[in-house]
Amino acid sequence: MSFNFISAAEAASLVKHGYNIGLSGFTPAGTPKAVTAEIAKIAEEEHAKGNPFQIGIFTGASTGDSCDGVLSRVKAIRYRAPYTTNKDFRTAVNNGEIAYNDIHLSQMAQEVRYGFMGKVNVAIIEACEVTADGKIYLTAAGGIAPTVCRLADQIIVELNSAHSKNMMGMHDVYEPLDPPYRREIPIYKPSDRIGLPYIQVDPKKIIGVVEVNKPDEARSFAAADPLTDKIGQNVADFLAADMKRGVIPSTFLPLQSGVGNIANAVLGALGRDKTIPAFEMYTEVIQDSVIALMREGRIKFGSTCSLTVTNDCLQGIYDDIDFFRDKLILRPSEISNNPEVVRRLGLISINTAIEADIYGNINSTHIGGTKMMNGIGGSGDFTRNAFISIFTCPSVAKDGKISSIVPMVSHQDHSEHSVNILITEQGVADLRGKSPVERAQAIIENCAHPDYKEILWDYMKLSGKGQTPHCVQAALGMHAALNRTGDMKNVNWADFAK
Ligand code: 0RQ
Repeated sequence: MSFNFISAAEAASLVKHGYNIGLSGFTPAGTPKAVTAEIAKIAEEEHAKGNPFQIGIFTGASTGDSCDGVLSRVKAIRYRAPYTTNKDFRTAVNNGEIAYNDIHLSQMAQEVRYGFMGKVNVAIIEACEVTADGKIYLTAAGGIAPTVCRLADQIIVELNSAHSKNMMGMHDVYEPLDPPYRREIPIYKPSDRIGLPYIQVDPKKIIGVVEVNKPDEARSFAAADPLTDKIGQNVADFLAADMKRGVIPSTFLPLQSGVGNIANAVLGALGRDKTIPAFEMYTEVIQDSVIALMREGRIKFGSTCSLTVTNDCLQGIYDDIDFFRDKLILRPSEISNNPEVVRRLGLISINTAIEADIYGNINSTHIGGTKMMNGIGGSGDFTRNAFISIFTCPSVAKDGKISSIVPMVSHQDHSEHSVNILITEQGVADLRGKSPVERAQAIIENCAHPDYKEILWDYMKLSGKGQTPHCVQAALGMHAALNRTGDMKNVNWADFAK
């Protein structure tokens, strides 16, 4: 059969009000860019005529501005899951305009399969190649593409020539069976291949192929600064010491690392520390720093869901594909983030907190307990199951007016039971094997900013006895002081004393 080549606008016109669309991609990498932008135009036109037009979006993780951005601005999103980083989307969610379901990334595909979120009407999939017999070759990410392709009534392919066909063969497409028939996922080392290099679909479901030439809308990273460098160095020093004392095997363990500047700095510091042997990654996002370390031989292999790299870096991979072909593999998010595999491989997970409390509970998602920042992403998939789970954050935010270490987190994503290590630029709190009170001592002493140490010790004095001592009426007192005066340092514990 031959494909129906159509324009992005024609493809968008096939998406109707009330539809749920399933997208390829994970972060802006591998996400469709042309059809979603045209859907936004249709929404705008329909709204101008007084007609309703809103859709549901199912994705792997965040997308680029030509999806979450444009669609949020024209109020075309009714429902969306999971993680996103878009500012306009965030504003709409915090205004109560979008139903946002912030679930663990490993669970996204299976919850769509289980029917928890409704039907997938149309899948929009970015590809570097599609064949007449229905083989779709993905671009820079796995995401939930295999699942939405299988479940959707119709598939639109964005055939994007900005991605090289050299990407063919880099993916390992695998979908587990659902319970009660699920078996083990047979990955025993990061480089194991268990699936196919393409998604096989019924070619009759492909209702249109849209030819585009649009690079990924990758975010660039701020240059490393002394703060992120110090956090990165603290992580590297901690891991080197743990290896030296035999907790981490001398061969080292595969690493997972989140997104952002701290993650880049951590990888940079690990690369420089030559006491740590060349290591592997089993992770959800690979950023520029990982690619640089692969070229230097410091990272031997990377299993990932996405290449969340700058466009120059991506082009470099395509140009040197012979070098990278046996060093990189891209997987769907339910495999890259799979708790079973994370536990088996013994990952060291490194993710970012917005705030941590003195007992090691972590808030990764909410500002002030109520406003969504981005979402939990894959941090929970890895943290709960890692060999060693690490959280990093600067000890203060907003020019020191906010302490990232607080008596009680204003929202909880990761509990004290799952968090092993907390690292700020001030130092490292090793929480393993400790009781709550011992954890509080380690966190306040090693991680809190000097401006807040006494404040936190005073809170401990106020809290009295208990397995997890708290003065419940004062536990969010620092947040209340921030709301009232603009600075957490203005908390006055005497206000709460009985
Ligand atoms: O505010 O944007 O106004 O400058 O939060 O903080 O320090 O710029 O850090 O961009 O790395 O984001 C946790 C959100 C950190 C991210 C989070 C303010 C701060 C700033 C952003 P501005 P930074 P980053 C990977 C796995 C999800 C969990 C995860 C994230 C803004 O890393 O989304 O790791 N993680 N998932 O000033 C109020 C505090 C604050 C605060 C920071 N305590 N109170 N504001 N800020 N701490 C993702 C995937 O799975 C794909």
